[in-house]
Amino acid sequence: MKKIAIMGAMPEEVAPILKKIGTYKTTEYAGNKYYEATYNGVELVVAYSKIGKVFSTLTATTMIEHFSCEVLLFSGVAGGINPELKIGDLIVATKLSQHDLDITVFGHPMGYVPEGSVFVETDKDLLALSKEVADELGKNVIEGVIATGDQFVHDEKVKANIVKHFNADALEMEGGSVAVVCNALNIPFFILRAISDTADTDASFSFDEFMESSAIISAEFIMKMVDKVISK
Ligand code: 4EH
Repeated sequence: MKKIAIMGAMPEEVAPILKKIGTYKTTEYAGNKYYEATYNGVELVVAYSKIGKVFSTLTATTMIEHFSCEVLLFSGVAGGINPELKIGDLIVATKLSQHDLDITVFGHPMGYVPEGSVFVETDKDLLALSKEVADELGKNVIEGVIATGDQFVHDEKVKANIVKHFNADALEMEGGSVAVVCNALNIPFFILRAISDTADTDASFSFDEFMESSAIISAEFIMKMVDKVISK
């Protein structure tokens, strides 16, 4: 069975996962803590990266290259764009982009750099597994585009721009970079987020109120995904 990486960005995003796992070994590496455990006979490595594309790139790479993880699941919260997404709703990324990657002055599309791609696609098998989990839980999970950038978005104009360029359903600050790492290293990955706010002027207040409860909703689904991956 493959060794599984479970990532979040903030401590609150991995706390419910650690609680469920119970006992684990903590290792410090490159300025982060990595929590190693055996869960239902499978090796897990859990970590929160700290916020943003750079820290999440470091953590995803470390989990794969240093801790030898062979599949990566991300759990956390996001700002909703698609009006169907209410606070606490789950979104699974079908593909991810970097909404703040801009060399458009040279004639390239937003989110594109030479030898890269605007979108990175999620592993199809993990998407299929998540459908099974959603059915079993009787949960409505939206599949869509997640846009990632190094800013907490709290502005309708910024949101509209992200929709214009990427047709994104939700936004956050880590998924797009984790996707780039996993794609480059040939590691199947899956990015799940529960909505904490709608990235508008009230976003910071909504985030403070709902991030913890939404992080729990996401973590519970991710642990069902872990059970599913193990049972296959
Ligand atoms: O890891 C960062 C967190 C916000 S920054 C990205 N996460 C939450 C997802 C997210 C998000 N990203 C961009 C939820 N809503 C978002 C939004 N825009 N509107 C943070 C939050 N609290 C303390 C410190 N930093």
